[in-house]
Amino acid sequence: MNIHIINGPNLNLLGVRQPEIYGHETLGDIEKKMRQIFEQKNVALHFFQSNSEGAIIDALHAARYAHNADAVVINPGAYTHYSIAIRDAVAAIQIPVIEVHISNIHAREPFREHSVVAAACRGRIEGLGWNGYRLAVEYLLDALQPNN
Ligand code: CA2
Repeated sequence: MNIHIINGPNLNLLGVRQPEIYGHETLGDIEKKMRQIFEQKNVALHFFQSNSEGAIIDALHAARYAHNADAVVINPGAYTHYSIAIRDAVAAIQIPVIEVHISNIHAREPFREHSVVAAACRGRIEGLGWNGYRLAVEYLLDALQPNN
C-alpha cells in the first residue's frame, strides 16, 4: 500500500504557534509518529507539504500518475475553504482521498465551516488533532483490503 499525505499552507509552522488550536507537535513530529505507528503495517507513507496551491495540485497528480499511490490524505489548510482547483484535482485523480483537519473547523470562525474540497473526498476527519492523520491511514488500510 502506498499512501501520500499532503499538507497545505502554514502547516509547516505547526508546533511553533497556536498550540491551543493545533497542538504541540511539529509536522516533523507527526511524520515521525506516523512512521513509527505504521512501520510494521506494510504501507509506504510519502509526506509532502507546500504553501503553494499549484504545488499541491502537482503533488495530487503525481501521487496518482507518477507514484501510483493507492490513496491520499490531505489537509489543504486554508485552501480548503476556497480552492476549486484543489477540489478538481482531488476529483480528477480517482483514488480515495481523505480530508483531515487538525482543528474542529465547525467550532471556529464561520468562514472555516465550509470546505469546497470535501464533496470530492471519500470522507473527512476533523478536530482530533494529529490523530486525524493516523485514523485516516487506518481507515484506508482497512477499506483498501482486497476483500472489502
Ligand atoms: O485545522 C486544520 O487542520 C486547518 O486545515 C489548518 C489551517 C486552517 O486555515 C484551516 O481552516 C484548518 C491553517 C494551518 C495554520 O497552521 C498554523 C500552525 C501554527 C501557527 C500558525 C498557523
